This record gives sequence, structure tokens and C-alpha cells, in this order.
Amino acid sequence: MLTFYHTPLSVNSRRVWVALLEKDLPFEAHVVDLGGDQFQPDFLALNPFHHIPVLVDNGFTVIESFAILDYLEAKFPDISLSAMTAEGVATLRMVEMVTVNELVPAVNPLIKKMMGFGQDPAEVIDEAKQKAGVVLTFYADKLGDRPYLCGDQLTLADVVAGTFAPWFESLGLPMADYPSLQAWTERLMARPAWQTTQPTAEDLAAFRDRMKARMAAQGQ
Ligand SMILES: N[C@@H](CCC(=O)N[C@@H](CS)C(=O)NCC(=O)O)C(=O)O
Repeated sequence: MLTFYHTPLSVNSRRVWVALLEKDLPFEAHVVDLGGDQFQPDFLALNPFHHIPVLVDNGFTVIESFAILDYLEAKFPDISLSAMTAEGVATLRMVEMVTVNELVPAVNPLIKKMMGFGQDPAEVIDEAKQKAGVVLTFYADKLGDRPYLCGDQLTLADVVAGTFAPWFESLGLPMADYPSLQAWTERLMARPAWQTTQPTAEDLAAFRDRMKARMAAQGQ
């Protein structure tokens, strides 16, 4: 049995959650409250770096979302999210790396603004949008006129970039500027795995309140 430790609002968790659902794998989910449960000895025994997600498969523990995705592909290949051609393998890895190395740092000020955690100067916001725009153009270029980033089949490239996609518009990145990406986002969001894992407005509001309380307690 697979045991999945996660926090529903985390994009790092969500990419694994979506993969589990897309691969139709049974799993037991444990929600970790990042208000402190990640520092409990039981959890630190699973992940000494106190991060979710964590996957445990019959006593074998996997940390780091990308290692978990690779593990699931290797162990449960029946419903595959892997690319099958050399170009597909390279595209998949490029999308994964560009998402974590380029998109994530670029959108930090936009997330802060969206969540109401503070307001950076206009030039910081403009630079963030410009950098995020380069990533969106990269995704659109890889997508071309195909349904998914690596071709006709959904792969981990779509899972990794596509768990950010529902947020682009709210982050201030107008999807009308990227019609093919907008259609791809809608295609993904129509899938049960995306619908099941999409945080509700209430989830977001509760998260925002918790974070603001924590920042106030820390005098930020
Ligand atoms: N590189 C890790 C990042 C995981 C990560 O940063 N998780 C955050 C939530 S999004 C976390 O657990 N934060 C709690 C903490 O660090 O105490 C992965 O991809 O799994």
C-alpha cells in the first residue's frame, strides 16, 4: 500500500497527488499540517528535511517530489506518464527543470501579491511578470499545436507545469496572450485529477489567514 504525506495547497505535493490519481493508484493520504507537524519526530524520521510530499511504499520511503514521480513511473508503468521518444524525454525534463528553476523563483513576488502577504515595488512586479512571461512563451513553444507538452499523451511535463497553470491568471499573467496555453490549461482542468486536487476558495482563505497570523507572530 502507498502512503502519501502531503498538504493539499502545496504545488510540490499536488504534482504527486495528480500523478497518483492519473495513474489510478490506490493510496492512503495523510495531511501534514505545516504549522508544526512536519517537525514531529515521526515525520522527521520519514523526512529529516521536514518537507512534504513524502511517499512510503511498503516500508520504502521516498522524499523529493521529482524522485517520487520517477519512482511511481518505474514501479507502476501500466498507466504511463513518461515520454517515449528521445525528444519527448528531453522535453519532459526541460519542462520540469524550467518550472522549478525559472518559473518558481520568477513568480514569488506575484504569489506574495496574490496572497496579500505584502506588496513589492512596481518594478519588482514588472520584472517578475517579464520573467514568468519568458517561461510561458517557452511552454507555448513546446506545446505547439499539440494537445500536451510532449505530444498526444499526457506526461509528467503536463503534470509539473500544469499544476501551476490554474494560477497563472490570478498571478497577473493574462492567459489571453497565450491562447494555446489557455486551451491546454482548460484541457487539464477538465480532468478529474485536476478537479479533485484544485484548492477551494475556502482552502485558500484559511491558508492566507494562517500565514498572516504566523507572520504577525514572527513580527514580519
Ligand atoms: N524539493 C522539495 C520541496 C518540498 C517543499 O518545499 N515542501 C514545502 C511545502 S511546498 C514544505 O514541506 N515546507 C515545510 C517546511 O519546510 O518546514 C520537493 O520537490 O519535494
